[in-house]
Amino acid sequence: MKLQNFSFDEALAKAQKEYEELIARRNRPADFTNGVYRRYEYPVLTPAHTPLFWRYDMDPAANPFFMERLGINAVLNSGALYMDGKYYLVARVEGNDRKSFFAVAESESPVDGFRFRDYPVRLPDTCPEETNVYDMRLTRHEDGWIYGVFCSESHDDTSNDLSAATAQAGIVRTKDLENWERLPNLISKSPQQRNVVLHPEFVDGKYAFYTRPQDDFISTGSGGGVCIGLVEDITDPVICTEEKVISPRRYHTITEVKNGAGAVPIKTERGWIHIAHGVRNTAAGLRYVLYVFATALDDPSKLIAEPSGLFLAPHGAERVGDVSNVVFTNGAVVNEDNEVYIYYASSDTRLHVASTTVERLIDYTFGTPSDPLRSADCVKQRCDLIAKNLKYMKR
Ligand code: BGC
Ligand code: BMA
Repeated sequence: MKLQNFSFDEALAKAQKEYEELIARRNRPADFTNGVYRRYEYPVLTPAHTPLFWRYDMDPAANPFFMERLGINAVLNSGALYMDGKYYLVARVEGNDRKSFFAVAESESPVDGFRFRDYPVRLPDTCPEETNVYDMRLTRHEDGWIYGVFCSESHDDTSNDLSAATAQAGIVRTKDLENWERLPNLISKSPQQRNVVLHPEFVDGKYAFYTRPQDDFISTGSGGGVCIGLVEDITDPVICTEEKVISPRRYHTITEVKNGAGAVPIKTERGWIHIAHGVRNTAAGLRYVLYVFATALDDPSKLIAEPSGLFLAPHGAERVGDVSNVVFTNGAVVNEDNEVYIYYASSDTRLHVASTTVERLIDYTFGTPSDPLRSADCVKQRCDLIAKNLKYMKR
């Protein structure tokens, strides 16, 4: 077919050129820093970073107008690993059809150059009722496997409501991020689970999972917060201990409505540092922010530091997207220079990076006061800081 004023070859060449320019674009740290971390100017992954051959039909006879046939709507919440000098992201990729899947992107740099492998992760299809999968946490466990723990979502057929759903924690393991073995879904007392993370070390000789019990699909209800529970046999993953709350939800804080584990905790000399998310409700809907807490090295179920309030909140253009006013993380890495890279998505649409160091993260976690939980006490806390500071200020 001869098309007026349109050349398939030119359109393809233009798209390929733009794609390569995007992957080659260097990222720059943003000017502003609060001393805790630094954002970067560009997102590290967006729908435009997915290969053209995932989206377009490249056969001119079948696709004369060079149209996207299977578009990608969002690239977001990503598990992360730093391994053998390379940075790996297992991103949540959402098609225009609203279904998510996982795909590995890799780079020599933590902040740019991420390129997806040719094929997405072909997850073993072991649960016929499973409709959607998302938010994989990657844990390099001391047993030698890399585990991926993700949300497996199915329709709740006991309800007539078309949106009624059930969330479970799915588990896979791999050695190369290429071949994935699927294990049974995690079994706990809670009817639903989302935001489950596997701890990288054995605890009392058992696998330790951070869980987030919830009464139904959206509401955590009686679920008290981020918990820890132990599993004897990872191939038959049943939580055999009580799910103990380690980071509670609290009234009139950033965790009032929900919270959940985010990145696999970072082991430091002072404790395990967790970068998690907290959710509060507003007239404009749920607001998701990141916050930090730490647990003891000799007892990961013991909370030892809880810096006040949010760590990172949606900022500027991050505020707007498919689910606006959301930042979410499920992956952070530490390299041999003790630099920390936190991968976080904004508004369920694209993936960003913020960097800090282990030293700064420790200082933030253990040097920041906790939330006194009442306005009057917060004013007092701030006045104490002001009074101390005024002694140093020359005006
Ligand atoms: C979406 C998730 C979301 C969850 C709860 C799921 O259907 O895919 O992004 O976190 O619902 O709102
Ligand atoms: C959740 C998560 C994420 C998402 C967030 C905001 O419950 O599991 O997938 O980023 O909601 O929509």
